[in-house]
Amino acid sequence: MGVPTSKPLQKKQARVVMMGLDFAGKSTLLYKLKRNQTVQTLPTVGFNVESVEPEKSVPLTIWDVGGQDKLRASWKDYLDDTDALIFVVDSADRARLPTAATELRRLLDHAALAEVPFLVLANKQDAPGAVKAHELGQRLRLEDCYDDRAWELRGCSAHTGEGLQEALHAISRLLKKHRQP
Ligand SMILES: Nc1nc2c(ncn2[C@@H]2O[C@H](COP(=O)(O)OP(=O)(O)OP(=O)(O)O)[C@@H](O)[C@H]2O)c(=O)[nH]1
Ligand SMILES: [Mg+2]
Repeated sequence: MGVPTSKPLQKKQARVVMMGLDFAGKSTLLYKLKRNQTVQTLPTVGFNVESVEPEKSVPLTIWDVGGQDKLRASWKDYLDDTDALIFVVDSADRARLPTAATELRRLLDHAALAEVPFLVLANKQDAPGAVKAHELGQRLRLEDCYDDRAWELRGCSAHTGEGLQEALHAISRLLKKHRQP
């Protein structure tokens, strides 16, 4: 009997963590992606996790982690083995855009995310007064701060579903370019 040839370990599932300030719409987004339903949410204490299977892409395990101030200290506990980060922003909450920028910076400073690509979602594009994705990118200074990293920016609405397929395509692209073998 021959010695079994060892194959390179290939992940069958990508681990994606979804973070952002409380009320950004992460859980709403997760369930819109998963079930195509707009569900009533409560603030997440801990996390929700769902598997989502985009067409022509590796299946994603998406971890939606509660974003309240007091919970942000535990974000670091979710970062190991992450393949991509989705950072969700409430585009209608102009007052907290600087806080969102600070929290994104803090997250990306974690060693566990050093090589990890990220997608910024400017959510709630349907809401009155929402900042457009392009402007939100400027407010978060994405191009200035992260020119050495792989990232994309997309506008979306977890309520209407606008932009969600494009968001999945963006994640798939980022994963294809940057996943380790
Ligand atoms: N108008 C509008 N409202 C949204 C959208 N997405 C979420 N919301 C609303 O925003 C509120 C907060 O949504 P959640 O999904 O619970 O927010 P979260 O980011 O999971 O919050 P935490 O669990 O506390 O971190 C809810 O009232 C949602 O219905 C959107 O695209 N448009
Ligand atoms: Mg939530």
